[in-house]
Amino acid sequence: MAFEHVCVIGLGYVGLPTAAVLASRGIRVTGVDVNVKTVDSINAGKPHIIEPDLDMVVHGAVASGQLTARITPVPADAFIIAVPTPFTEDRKPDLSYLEAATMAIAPVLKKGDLVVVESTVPVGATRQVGAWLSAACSDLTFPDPDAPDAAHDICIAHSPERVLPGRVLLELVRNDRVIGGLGADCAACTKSLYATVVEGDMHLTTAATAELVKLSENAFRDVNIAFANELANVAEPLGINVRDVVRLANYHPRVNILNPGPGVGGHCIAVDPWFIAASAPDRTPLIQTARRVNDARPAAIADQIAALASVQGGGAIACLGLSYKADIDDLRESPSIHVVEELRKRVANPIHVVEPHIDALPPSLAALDGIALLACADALADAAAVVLLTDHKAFSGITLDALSGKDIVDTRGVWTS
Ligand code: SAJ
Repeated sequence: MAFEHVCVIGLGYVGLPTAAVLASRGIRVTGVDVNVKTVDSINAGKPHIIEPDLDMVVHGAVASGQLTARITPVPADAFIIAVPTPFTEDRKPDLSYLEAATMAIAPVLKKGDLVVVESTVPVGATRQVGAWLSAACSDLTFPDPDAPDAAHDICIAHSPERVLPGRVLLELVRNDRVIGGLGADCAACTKSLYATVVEGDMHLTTAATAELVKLSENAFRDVNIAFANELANVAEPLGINVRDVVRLANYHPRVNILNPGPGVGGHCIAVDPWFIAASAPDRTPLIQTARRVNDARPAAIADQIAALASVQGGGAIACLGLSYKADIDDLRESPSIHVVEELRKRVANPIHVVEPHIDALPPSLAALDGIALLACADALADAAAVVLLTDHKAFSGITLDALSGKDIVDTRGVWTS
């Protein structure tokens, strides 16, 4: 099937790179986002997010006229939905953005179109997209996963994104994809769209299986990191360097423990395991415990900092890095922010935060007393204790010599591995 015009709904960390790369392959792409500033910035050829090489690809796609952005969908051959799927306060999936995106495309859908859900979703959500569309478009027929061979006017599939922030453009092209269809032909139809971009293998299955595959990938990583963090909780009071333990254990050919750290952040690994738990609350003790172990790490790190002699003596604390991992500007669910919040609960010392990717403290820290955002040199100059929270390249020039005389807590193993 030939796709001449694709509409990408949601121009965030996944949608914008996807739209720009499709456009760079000669497909006409309309990017849709509810945020007017985002739309204006993209139409000016400037991405609103920091991701290696994205500015170049977006600029080229907009300049060539292949990519335009707007706030409402237009008729197209295929619609890719890449909107956030956060969780509610009681850790249940919040599908309101997915529903709004689905309802936004309903008025422009026509026979022969393809609808792809790229957002990470709980099991059953792609079927729900079909049900929402079916209720909204009485003149069209939609695939039924209980009768996958039945005829339908619209194809619907789940093709979960797997890209790692910081390597998005590379992984978008190179990674294998798992594509799950609601009807028998939906996955193959979706594969033909992604074939314009993806060099990895594409594995076809049902929508529900693809949904659980994606959630399993992130839950697997979360459980492995929780194991590493639990080892850190054991090793640190024993005076053992946990990174030595992990490094040496990983010489075993069948052991591959991930790295302990200040906790797990971001909008994916810290959230998606709860989607599995929400589907089976009584059958997921491991997944739920892993989440709790990782969520408890910021408080454990804050305890370590509060116990330092220099901190008990009232000295200033420099906290380096707020984003959830290195060299990106994403603060969502960041454990580094939680460490600072927890620290403020324990001690009254001045806290000097350094984060090169922002120019103002996030609201949860701005609301607290005695926390300031400083340039790195200024924060280090009068710090009695230095805490490395996010291992940005910008901090790689700081040597142990430069920190001599100061207490150090290195949550990422940069100075102390
Ligand atoms: N982290 C550790 N120790 C480690 C690895 C990571 O503490 O050994 C922490 C990071 O510092 C960060 C968090 O875990 O706070 C998550 O970072 P990440 O790099 O593991 O993953 P994400 O959330 O940036 O991206 C993940 C990826 N999933 C997997 O690797 C299975 C990515 O491929 C997905 O596309 C993405 O989630 C997503 O959007 O679902």
